[in-house]
Amino acid sequence: MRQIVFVTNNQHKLIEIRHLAKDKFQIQSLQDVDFNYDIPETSPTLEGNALEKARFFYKKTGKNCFADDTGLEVHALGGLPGVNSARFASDHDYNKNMMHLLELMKDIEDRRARFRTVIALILDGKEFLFEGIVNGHITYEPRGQNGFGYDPIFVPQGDNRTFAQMTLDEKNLYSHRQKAFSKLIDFLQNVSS
Ligand code: ITT
Repeated sequence: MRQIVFVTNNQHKLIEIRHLAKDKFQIQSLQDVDFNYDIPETSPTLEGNALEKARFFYKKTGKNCFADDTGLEVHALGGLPGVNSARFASDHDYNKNMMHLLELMKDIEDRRARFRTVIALILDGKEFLFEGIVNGHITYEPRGQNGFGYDPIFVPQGDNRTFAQMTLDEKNLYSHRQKAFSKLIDFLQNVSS
């Protein structure tokens, strides 16, 4: 099995995953398979949402697929924005969401945070989950132009640059998505060998 559909409407995620998959797997987008539905995302957990997205696609097409749900979890805010990361201040407005978080945290000294990705895979009707976590901290101001979402305000442990100040290869050395996706790739390589 060398081909699989990534159920996402987020072009940044697609670029990251294709970069990681390189010549190992051909990652098909929703456009590639002509899938034009609104995909529901109604669960209170990352696991639930990742499964909901993958199941919705699988039920309509019967094609093997995976979906990613990701949240930024801030320690001092009890894990917020978490599963609501895309809609924290405004739906999919990266800048508004980021500035809202910085405003909430302006007097908070404990800047610890983590990104957590859950990938749900559906393979011949069977479901599997893979998790990736990167610990780090939130800056006081945005820095850098690369990446997307909260990348300009997140510094991973072991570095002093934000994800937005890194190339994609550098972000992938640390990232939550890379960790979850490596587990998925290992799994797929084992089942297809
Ligand atoms: P799909 O559901 O279509 O995959 P989405 O953008 O809605 O795309 P999520 O619900 O998983 O995806 O994403 C939640 C938000 O978390 C996303 O909109 C970004 O603001 C943020 N986010 C996710 N991954 C990120 C990353 O690698 N770096 C920075 N922010 C990220």
